[in-house]
Amino acid sequence: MDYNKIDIKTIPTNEMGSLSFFEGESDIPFQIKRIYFIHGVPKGTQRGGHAHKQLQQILFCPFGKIEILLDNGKKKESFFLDEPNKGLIIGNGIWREMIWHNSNSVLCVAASEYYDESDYIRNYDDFLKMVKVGI
Ligand code: T46
Repeated sequence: MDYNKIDIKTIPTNEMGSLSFFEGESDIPFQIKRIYFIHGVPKGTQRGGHAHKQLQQILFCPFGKIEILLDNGKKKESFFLDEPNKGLIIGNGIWREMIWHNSNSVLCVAASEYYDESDYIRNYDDFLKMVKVGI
């Protein structure tokens, strides 16, 4: 499955806190064209339920605990984003769902492309059909 877990570089913690960062085309394998973040979400909420034809993204959670379920049509895996320095890079062609385990957890995303609704596959049966022929 096309994903990669990374430790986001973090300037060592001290009494003044920590600073974490990553750079496009070096720490992550694509140029960043868009940043978005999802916030104000109640505990137990499930979002996502789609795949992307081209988009690559890195997901990270600077505050809270969010479960990320990935599915390439053949295999399913799940990860917790529950530390500010954990990042999950997701390639194209992977169905994802996100579950908020703590209220107000913040999901941040840096994406390889501008927003384009035509890049989404929002129907699971269509996704499985596309996996068979190659997304
Ligand atoms: C993804 C997961 C992790 C925009 O207008 N611009 C944007 O950049 C985005 C990301 C969304 N939107 C609109 C599209 C919908 O009308 O915002 C609305 C909510 O989007 P959606 O239901 O797709 O949100 P999630 O949380 O299910 O999925 C989002 C991303 O859309 C998706 O690419 O991988 O976060």
